[in-house]
Amino acid sequence: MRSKLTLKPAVDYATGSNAKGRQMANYTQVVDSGCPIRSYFGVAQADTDSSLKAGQRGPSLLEDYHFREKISHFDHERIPERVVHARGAAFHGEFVLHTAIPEYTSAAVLNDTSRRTPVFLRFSTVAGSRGSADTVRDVRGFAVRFYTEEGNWDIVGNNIPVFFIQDAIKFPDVIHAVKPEPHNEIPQAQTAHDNAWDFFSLTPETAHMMLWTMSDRAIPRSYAMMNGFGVHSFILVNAEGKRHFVKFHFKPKLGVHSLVWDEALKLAGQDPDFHRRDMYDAIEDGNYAEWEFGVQVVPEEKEHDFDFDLLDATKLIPEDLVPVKYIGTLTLNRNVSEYFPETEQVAFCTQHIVPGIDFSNDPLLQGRNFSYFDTQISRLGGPNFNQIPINMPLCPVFNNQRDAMHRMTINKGGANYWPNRFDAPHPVPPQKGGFLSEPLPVSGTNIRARGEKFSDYLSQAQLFYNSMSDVEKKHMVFAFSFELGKVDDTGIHERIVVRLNEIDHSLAKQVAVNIGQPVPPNTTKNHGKKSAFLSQIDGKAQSFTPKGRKVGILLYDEFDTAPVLALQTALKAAGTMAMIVGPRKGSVTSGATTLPTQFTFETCRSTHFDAIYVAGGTGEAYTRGLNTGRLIHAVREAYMHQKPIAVSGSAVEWLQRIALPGEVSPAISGEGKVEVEKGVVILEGATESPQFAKTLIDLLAKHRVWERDVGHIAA
Ligand code: HDD
Repeated sequence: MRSKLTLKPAVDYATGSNAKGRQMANYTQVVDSGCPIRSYFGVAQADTDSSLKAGQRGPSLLEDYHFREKISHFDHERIPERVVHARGAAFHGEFVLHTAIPEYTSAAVLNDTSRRTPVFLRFSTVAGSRGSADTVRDVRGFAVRFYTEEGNWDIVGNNIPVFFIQDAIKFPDVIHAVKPEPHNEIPQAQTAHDNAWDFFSLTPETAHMMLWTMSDRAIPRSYAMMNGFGVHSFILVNAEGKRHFVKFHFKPKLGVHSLVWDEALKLAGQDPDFHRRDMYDAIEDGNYAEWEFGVQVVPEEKEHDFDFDLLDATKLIPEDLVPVKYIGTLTLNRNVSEYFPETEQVAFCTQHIVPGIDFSNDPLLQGRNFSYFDTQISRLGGPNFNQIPINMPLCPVFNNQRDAMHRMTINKGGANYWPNRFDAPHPVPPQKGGFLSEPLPVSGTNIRARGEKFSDYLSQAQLFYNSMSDVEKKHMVFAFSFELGKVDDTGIHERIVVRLNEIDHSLAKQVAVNIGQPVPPNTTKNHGKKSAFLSQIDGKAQSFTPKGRKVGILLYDEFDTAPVLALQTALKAAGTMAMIVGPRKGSVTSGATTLPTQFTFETCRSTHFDAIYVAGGTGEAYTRGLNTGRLIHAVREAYMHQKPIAVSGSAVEWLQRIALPGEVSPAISGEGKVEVEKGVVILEGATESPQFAKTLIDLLAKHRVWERDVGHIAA
C-alpha cells in the first residue's frame, strides 16, 4: 500500500499542464535530506532534542527561543474543525469541456472547449468529527472548485440530490439534531439516536432526504462511485441575458455503487480511512477517477410547469422529465502534497460564482451564501483566507480591501478606495468580464413563509421509494430498523411509523414490526409513480464496469502459479486491482515465481476487496494454511456480503468442505473446467483459464451477486 509520507510531489506540478499546480508550486517546498532545521526567523539549529537548562538536571531557561517557538507553535496547531463536513479528503484534477453551451450561459468555463480548468474536489461526511470513520451512514459532501480564468467557481454539493430542509434558518436545528447529543456527546458520526429521529419525525420536509440517507447512497463503496449534485437550482445567464434554471450533475464513470451495511460497520473499525485510502492509492497507481459533468436545464418561463417548486431543495427534477445534458469530464489525478494547507484550509463558498452563472431564490441557497464566508472567518482566522494558496484564484486579485489578520498581499500604489484619482482597482462592465447580477423585478410582502408547493413533502419521497429495486427496498427497511432500534423514546417510533405510512404502507409495516410498534392501518395514498433513473441496481443512469475494483488473491507458498499469474494479467487488463494476500509481509514464493504481498492474513479482511480468489497449491503446509480460521472466515464473510468468490486447484475441494452458508457447492466437472453457482466460480486443476478470469470479471462488473440469498445479513 502506498499511504506513506511523500516528501516530493507525485508529479512535477511546477512545470505541469495544471495551472493551479504551477501556481501552488511557488508556495511548496520539498523537504529532504538537504534541509537543516531552521527557526522561523531562518537561523539553523544545532540541537532540537534537549531544551536549554541551568545544568544537566536544572530548570529550563527562558532564553531558549527555539524551545519556546517549537512548543508555542505546537500549542496553536489546531484550528476549529468544520462545524459540519469536518471529516474529508480532497484531490486535485482538471475539468475538460467537450460541448459548449452558449445558448444557456456566457460562462467561459462552460463554452471554451480548449481549456483544461484545474479543479480541487473535497469529499466529506457531514455529521462526524474530523477523526471519525469514512464508511459511516451519512450524506457525502462533494465540493468542487473550478479554478477558472475568470475566478473561482465553487459547487458545494453532496452525493444526494436533495436536502433535509428547505430554508437555511433551519440548518442549525437539523445539524444540532443529527450531531452527538449535547449531554453526553454520543453517538459519533451517526443519526442512530433519539435527537436525530425526534427532529425528522417532527419536521415533515425531511421525509424525502430521510429515505435517501436510509438507502444505499449513504454508504458508498468509493468516492469514485458516487454522484455529485449541486442540489439547488442555480441560474445560467447567456450573452443576451436570457436565464435558465439549472441543476448541476456529476456522474461517476465507475457507476454508483455501495457497501453493504454489515461491511460498512466492520470497515469503520478495520480501516477508518477506507475511502480516502482507496482514492489516494488509485491516484498513485494512475487509476484516475472520472465524472461526467452535466446540466439539467429549465427555461425561466417554464419555472411553474412542475408540480414541485424549483426553489425547493428537498425536490429533484426527475430525469424522466428533464434529461441531463452531459458537457464535460472531471478527472482527479493528483494527491495533495500536505493535508492541512490544502485540504483543511480550502474554503469552499457557495457564493463563489463566475459571470454567466447566478443564484436562484432558493431560500436554502440564499442562506448558504452568507454562511460559508462567515464560517471561514472563524475557522481560518480572519477575512484574508482567500490569500491562502489553495484558495487563491488563478487570476490576479486587485481590490480596495486592506489589512486584517494574516494579510499576505503587498499592494504598491497610493489608493485603497474607489473612486480614486489613479483609476486604480476599478469596476469593469460586463462586456469586459465584470460580474453584474441580471436586473430582475422583485416584489412581495415582507413575510416569514415558503412557496405553496414546498408543503408537498410526500410525492418525491414516494417516487424515490417506488423506484427502488426489491434489494434496495430491503436494505432501506433494515437501515430504518437499525437506526430506530437505537432510539429509546417510543413517541419518536410512533411518529416515524406514521410518517413512513404516509409514504408507503409496506415500508411502514416492515419497519414497525422490526421496532416493536403496532402495524398502522393501510391509509397510504402512494401515487405509484416511478423514475427510471433513481435505482442503483437497475436505474438507467447506472454503469457497470470491473474498473476500480479490488480482488484479494489469497495464497501461500507453493501456490499454483499458472492460474494466479493468468488471473493477475486478466484483472490488470480489465482495470481491476489484484492484491496478493499472503502469510507474511514481503512476498510469497512458488518454484521460481515470487510475488510481493500487499497484505497479510492479519492486516486485512474480506471487507477490503470486491471479490476474493483463493488459489490452490501443493503440499501439506498449503492444505494446513487453507484450513486456518482466517481464510475460512474471509470466504464465508465475502459470501455473506454477496461478493464474487473464485477458487481453483486444491482450494476447490476445500471450498466444498467448508460449506458456505446457503449450501453452495458448484459441481466439480473435470480438469480445466469452469463452473459457477450463485457467484462462486471454480476452476478445476492448476491450469490457466481465460474463461475463469472472464467469469470472475463479469461478476465483478455487476458489483454484487444480488440473487444470492443471504437472509438479511448484508443489509
Ligand atoms: Fe453546507 C460545509 C454541502 C446546506 C453551512 N456544506 C459544507 C460542505 C459541503 C456542504 C459539501 C463541505 C465543504 C468542504 O469540503 O469544505 N451544505 C451542503 C449542501 C447543502 C448545504 C449540499 C444543501 C443543499 N450548509 C448548508 C446550509 C448551511 C450550510 C443551509 C447554513 C445555513 N456548510 C455550511 C457551513 C460549512 C458547510 C457551516 C462548514 C464548513 C464550511 O462551510 O466551510 O458554512
